[in-house]
Amino acid sequence: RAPLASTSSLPDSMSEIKSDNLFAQPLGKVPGFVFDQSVVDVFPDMISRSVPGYETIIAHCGELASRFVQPDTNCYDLGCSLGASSLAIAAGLNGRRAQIVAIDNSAAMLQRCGEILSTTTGEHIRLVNQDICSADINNASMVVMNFTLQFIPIEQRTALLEKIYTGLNPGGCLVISEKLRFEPKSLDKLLSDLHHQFKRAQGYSDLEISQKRDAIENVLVPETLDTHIQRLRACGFQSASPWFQCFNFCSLIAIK
Ligand code: GEK
Repeated sequence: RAPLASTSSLPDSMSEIKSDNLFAQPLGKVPGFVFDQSVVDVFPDMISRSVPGYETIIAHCGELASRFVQPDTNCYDLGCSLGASSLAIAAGLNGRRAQIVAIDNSAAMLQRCGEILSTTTGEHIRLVNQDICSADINNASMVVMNFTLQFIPIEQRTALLEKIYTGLNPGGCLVISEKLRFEPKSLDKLLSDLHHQFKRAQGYSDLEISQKRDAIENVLVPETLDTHIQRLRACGFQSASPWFQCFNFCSLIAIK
């Protein structure tokens, strides 16, 4: 049995979690990854054992919220899953009145997210079951997109980032966390090997690692850091930089 990941930064209701063994048995032809009920059931364990630095990134969204969120503005958590980023932002408000809007297009995710928030300080958080590409963003002082842009078709990414830029108030920030691709291929292989080594240390078998890799092929499409930075600058952000990186996972901050 895989060891349970540390879930210290998650609320108690999120740490009563099932361990992720979705890819433990041979699946033959591995189906493409979808955010269905089976993923929802193991999600906190899956993401904390798969994404190096996940908890650090989430916790620092709270720190960034305490610096960037302005009273009577909106904060958006795009691809909120079970609400971890929204809860971190809520904790960073320190009494400021701001509306957190948490959006996800997986009904199963949002249903569970609602259950979790009902047991916590979820009063500032509005849940919306919607494609983030058609969501309204306005009067925003902070937008967080933690590990979601990578699931948006590449040709829709610029329009989404332009919409976020337009909806942010001057001085507002966008946090984007992503899996990255590297060039040349040898560097990509090194960082991806280090990531797989991390997953092995978290208790995943080689079979689980390779079947998960097949499941996310063409579903999670990573881009290079340069592509992210250049696109953010082209959208108008006055600054854009990584603030955290571990292997091929990175979190960027862009300021309007
Ligand atoms: C966290 N941010 O815990 N519209 C809305 N939601 C979407 C879309 C879309 N077009 N595409 C994917 N999603 C979270 C983790 S998980 C990352 C985010 C991962 C949603 C999808 O349903 C899922 O809940 C989330 O984006 C990605 O910090 O599992 O690697």
